[in-house]
Amino acid sequence: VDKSGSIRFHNVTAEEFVTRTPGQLTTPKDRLQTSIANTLNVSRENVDVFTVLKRDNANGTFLDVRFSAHGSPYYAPERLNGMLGYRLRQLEEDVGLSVLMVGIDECIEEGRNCELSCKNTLYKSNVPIAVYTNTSSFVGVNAFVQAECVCEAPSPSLTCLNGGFLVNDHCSCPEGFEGPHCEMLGIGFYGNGYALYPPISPCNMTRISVELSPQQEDGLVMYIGPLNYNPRLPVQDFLALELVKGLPVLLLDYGSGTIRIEHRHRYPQGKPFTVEIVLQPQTIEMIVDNCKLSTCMSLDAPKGPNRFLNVNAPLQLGGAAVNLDYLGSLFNWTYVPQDKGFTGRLRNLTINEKTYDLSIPNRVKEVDFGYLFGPANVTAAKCPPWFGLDNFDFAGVLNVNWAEKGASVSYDSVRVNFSIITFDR
Ligand SMILES: [Ca+2]
Repeated sequence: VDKSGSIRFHNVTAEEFVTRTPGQLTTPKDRLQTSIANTLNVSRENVDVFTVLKRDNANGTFLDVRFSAHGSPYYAPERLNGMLGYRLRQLEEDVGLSVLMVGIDECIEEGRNCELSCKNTLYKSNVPIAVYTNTSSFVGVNAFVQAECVCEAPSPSLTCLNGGFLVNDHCSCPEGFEGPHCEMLGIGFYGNGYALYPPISPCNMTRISVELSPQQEDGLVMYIGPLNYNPRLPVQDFLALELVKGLPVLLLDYGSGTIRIEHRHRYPQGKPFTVEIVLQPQTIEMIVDNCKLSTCMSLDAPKGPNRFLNVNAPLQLGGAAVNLDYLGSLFNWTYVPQDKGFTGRLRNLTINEKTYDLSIPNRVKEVDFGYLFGPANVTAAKCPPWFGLDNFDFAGVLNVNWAEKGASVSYDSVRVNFSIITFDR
């Protein structure tokens, strides 16, 4: 259940969901299972739909469905939801039902469940849920998400990632993993790629910080916003950080209009600089290099009555995996982020004190991890050019010592391309 994805359907009962659709040989549940299997490129037997639960809230009655899928390890929830959310239309067509959201998010509508900070918490009951009809029955796990009006806090326990281990209250990490918990801190982009990471929750105050070493003057650094337009849930919130003629520009929409904050101060070429974004209900700040002078601090107030960034989609670095011009026209954004990706390196992304581990994106295109690893003493083992993602634990692969500085890896949702990588497991 902890590694489950979730979908909220609209206009369907639990009974209809597990019963054969009139005129068809299959139930919506069967078709969902097949659709998930096709999207993830796994066999149908590896997909388990284990919760079918009717939910009532102020907006109406919905059907919440939870599922898991596995290749060799189980897929992380962000990955399941991200990949299905990306192909929402296909999913709706396959199942024959309309979807309210992929990745059930009780915090997406500002002020609905919480006045200020909001966090989704998953509850599980030991009592199973059952759906009976004349022709079928379904017994599953009773699990549901509820909004908790607090800010998502980093886990207090000190866990070392990526093969690191604990020594006297701090992590001893393998080479290339420099974060406090052995996070991989950097990632490189060539201007046409992106890397997707888990979403962020709305907080009373959100502080985002990232270090940039650009190699070109223009490009989208970060996009936190919708993957697609859903007329049943028209939440237009987004944040975009971009470089325009070498200057950082922040676009932000809390849900009632886009603001654009632009820095006018030019930075010495070729030197890394840090951009810090502080989101609060009444103010939005962008600070460069922690400098307190008015030339490197920009401040604005949000447009309209909305006060929070509500996004139920992955955080995207280095570029966007979606067509922003198209989304911008549907959502009526006043300013639309550029479609050109970032060229250069990003380092040390932190959001509300949490350091992001950039080594495990949910989905990437044309990125460069290898640049960040020093030359390693390894006996190289060559991989075949294409691997099915099922064949190995991807996080494990990234823990290898890279044989060459400058080696890069790119993969899309189902395939890994190791054609220019050599590694040793
Ligand atoms: Ca909002």
